Amino acid sequence: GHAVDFLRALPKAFENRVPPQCEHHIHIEGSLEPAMLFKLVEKHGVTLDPAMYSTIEALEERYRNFANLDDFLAYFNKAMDVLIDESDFAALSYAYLERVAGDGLKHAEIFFDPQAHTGRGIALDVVVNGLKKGLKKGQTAFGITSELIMCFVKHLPVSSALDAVREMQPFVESGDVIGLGADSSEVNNPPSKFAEIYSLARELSFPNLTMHSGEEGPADWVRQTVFDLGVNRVDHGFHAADDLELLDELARRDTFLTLCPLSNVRLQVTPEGVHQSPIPLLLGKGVKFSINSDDPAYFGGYILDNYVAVQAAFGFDKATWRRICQNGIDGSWCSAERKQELF
Ligand code: ES4
Ligand code: ZN
Repeated sequence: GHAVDFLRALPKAFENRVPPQCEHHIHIEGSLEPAMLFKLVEKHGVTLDPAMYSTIEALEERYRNFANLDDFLAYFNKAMDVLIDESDFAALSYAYLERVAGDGLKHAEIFFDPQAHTGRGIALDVVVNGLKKGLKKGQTAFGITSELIMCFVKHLPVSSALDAVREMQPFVESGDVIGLGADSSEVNNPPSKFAEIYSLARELSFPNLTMHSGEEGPADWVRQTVFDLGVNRVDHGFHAADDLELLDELARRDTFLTLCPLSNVRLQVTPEGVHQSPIPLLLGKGVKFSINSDDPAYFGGYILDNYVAVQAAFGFDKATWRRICQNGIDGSWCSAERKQELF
């Protein structure tokens, strides 16, 4: 309705650039649509738990009723079993770019969970080379630039994450992977537990560091992420908004939050709706952020759906949208030349 009309009218204010320009928080495994999942079940003849997977419709209904992050992660981690050969990973990353090309996206920074694949016997080469193939094909077809960021998973031992970081080093050296993040279960996993992993990534010259923090965990864990681990991009960072002094500090440090409004609704962070998001507070405090889809196949929308939901909730003016989009470009991990093109 009104919000999408407003956003469609924005290109004039943006000199024909349609927001969204950039996405910084998308798990490629979270773009695995039920239709592709069932197609790959057939292709590989794999068996999935029939209590979890019956029909596309039943699965989509289940995705509308996640109780919390861990309830979602059970589905997210199970569905991946259908990603087996290089062409599966290539099809997945290409399908994502094809879908967001229609939303006007120009640049994507994409997470993947290597441990989730190597842990079930898929070679790391198959994962990275497959994803890269799909992304290259998508760049040629749609002009969207993209980068890969590995995430270690917080639910496995630190020793497993250290191995995953070491194993990724050749792909970091080749430029195929540009950074380290951390995702999966946050309960009982304070950031301080992972200090050694970030130290190793620095030793191995990972160019960029981020971490999922403050999605379900408290403001103090966002504080640990930024102050103790020295990480200046925070994925979600939602609960930082519970601590006004912390927000002042994040603004002072130019810490960048990658917010995911529809994800927060589906995972009961903002159960009433996107209007419970702290976006207006962050704007008021001068904390920089971008708006992202997180796991679009699970949370009811891709990047533009998230923009539209934010506009429906808050009705921002053109100057505010311009500021949000410019901050998103500034906060991107792409070359200065590419940023110039995005402006
Ligand atoms: C995730 Cl929404 C979210 N939070 C933490 N870890 C994740 N992995 C995939 N999606
Ligand atoms: Zn995420």
